[in-house]
Amino acid sequence: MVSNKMRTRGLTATMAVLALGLAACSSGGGDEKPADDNKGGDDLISVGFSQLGAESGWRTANTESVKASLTEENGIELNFVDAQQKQENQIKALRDFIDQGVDVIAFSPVVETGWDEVLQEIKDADIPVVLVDRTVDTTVEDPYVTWIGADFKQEGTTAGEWVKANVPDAKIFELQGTLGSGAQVDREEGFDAVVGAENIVGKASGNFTRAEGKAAMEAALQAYPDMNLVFAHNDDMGLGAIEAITDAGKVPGKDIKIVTIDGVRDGLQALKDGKFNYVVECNPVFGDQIVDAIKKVHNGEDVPKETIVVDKAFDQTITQEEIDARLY
Ligand code: GZL
Repeated sequence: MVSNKMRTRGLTATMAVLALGLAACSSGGGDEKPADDNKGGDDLISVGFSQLGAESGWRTANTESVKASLTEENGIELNFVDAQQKQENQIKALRDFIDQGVDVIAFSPVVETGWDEVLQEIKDADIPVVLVDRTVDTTVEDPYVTWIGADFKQEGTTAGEWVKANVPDAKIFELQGTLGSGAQVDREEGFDAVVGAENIVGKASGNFTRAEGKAAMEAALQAYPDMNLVFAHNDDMGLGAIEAITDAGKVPGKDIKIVTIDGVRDGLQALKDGKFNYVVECNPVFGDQIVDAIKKVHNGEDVPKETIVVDKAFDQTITQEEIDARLY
């Protein structure tokens, strides 16, 4: 089986990172209009966008960025469909886009596998795909023209390096995102390789949501009484863990340290308040880059196979001014 598992390697991706990073940093990740903005009218590019859900603060910010950028003013006619984190809903939306004869399909796959049939149908319909955020693992040859998102494995590595340097006696519970999603698979791979499996007392999925993160943490507190650190694959599950730790009569950020990924406002506030200990950013505000990619793909121009959205990381020295200045 020839897998098209997305991997971020090579100079091309690096060069794309630098270009994109400068753009994102200079605009603060904002949604400025793309340089070659379109004048609208009947030459709009019709785009079917299948968003995986509304499960977290990150996803809300990502959807806001997509809707702020994929506008008629920017030359896009957007058909946006939310799948409530169900793959069958995404597959139905993708098939509807084929029936509608859209010019371009963009989607963020809730999990990596299970897309072979519909990706082949899209290919047979000769509709180009711009992959957004999450990654796919498929047997279909050349299933998408370009992918824009974060380097999830690096995010896990960055989180692991902080733990190794700052909590050498860590007994870690790993609160994982949606099992089988590219973000969960790659963050786990990057983190575990750094901290060492022998320092991980247990793992469970909180499906990237606050409520399921709290429930998984409540069970973990019973199962792993010697745990002293939680690595949560996103802020929302980390915020749920705070509730569970507090309900158990322990102090989050002290009795049990918390390391998370995303960098949404609520997460950074928890960091400043001492309840989180380290937060690796995963910037969701890249709608303008998606528009640029769609236009280039539609016009048959060259685009890099991968464009990495540049991330930062934050510790408890973060200031209120920094938090207040952020876009999400
Ligand atoms: C990461 C994104 C993840 C976020 C979660 O790019 O796919 O999904 O980390 C979200 O908050 O649910």
